[in-house]
Amino acid sequence: MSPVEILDCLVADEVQANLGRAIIGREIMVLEQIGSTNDAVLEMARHSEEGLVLFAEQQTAGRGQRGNRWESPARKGLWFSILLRPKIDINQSARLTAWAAETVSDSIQKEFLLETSIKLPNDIQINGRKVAGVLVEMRAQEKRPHLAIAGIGINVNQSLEDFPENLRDRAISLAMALGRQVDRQKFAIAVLRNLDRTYRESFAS
Ligand code: BT5
Repeated sequence: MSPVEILDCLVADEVQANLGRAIIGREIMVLEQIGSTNDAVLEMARHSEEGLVLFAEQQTAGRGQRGNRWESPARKGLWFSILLRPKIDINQSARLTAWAAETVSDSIQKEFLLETSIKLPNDIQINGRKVAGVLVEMRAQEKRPHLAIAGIGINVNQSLEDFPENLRDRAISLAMALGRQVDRQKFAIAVLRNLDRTYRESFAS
C-alpha cells in the first residue's frame, strides 16, 4: 500500500471512538475485501450483538435487489452492513429500507449541502443519478425480535471513469457532485451517528 492509500483507509477503532454509547456501531469491523458485507454479517449474526457494523474496503460480489450487482471498488466508497434486531414484524422490512434511505439522504444533505432525492424504494440520488443504495434483508427468528441486516452502499470518491460504462449516465459519487475528494472516515462517523439516532427513535425499545 502506498502512503496515500494508508491515509485513506477506514480505521475501525477511530470510527468507534467517535460514536460513544451507541447501538449502531457498538462493534465496528473493517475488512479489506469480501464478497458481500450483507452475507458476512448474516454469518456472524448468531454470535454478535445488535449494532455490529461491518465495512469492507472492497466487495467482489456486492449485491442489490433481486440479484443485481452493486459495484464496490476498493477505497472509493462506504460499503457496509449493520446487524439489527428491530421491534418489527417480519413483513415490515420496507420500514427499515425507508429509514436507512432517508437517514443516508439527510446525512448527505447536512454534511455536504448537496440536494438529494429518494427514488423509492431504496435509491438515493443527486441530479437524478444514483449515489447510494440500500439492501435490507430479514431472517425470521423463533423468538422475536427477528434479525435484519441493513446493507448500505454510498459512492464517495469515484471519478466517472471508475464506473463501468453502462452506469456512467446513471451513477454519481459525492466527489463528482462536489468537485473534490471526501474524507470517508469522517463521513462514515457522521452517517453512523445519524443512523443510530434515527434507529433509536423508530425501532429500539
Ligand atoms: C441497491 O440495489 O441499490 C442496493 C445496493 C446495496 C449495496 C450495499 S453495499 C453493502 C451491502 N453489501 C451488499 O452486498 N449490498 C449492500 P438495486 O436497487 O437493485 O440497484 C442495483 C443497480 O444499481 C444495479 O443493477 C446497477 O444498475 C446500479 N448500480 C450498481 N452499482 C452501482 C453503484 N456503485 N452506484 C450506482 N449505481 C449502481
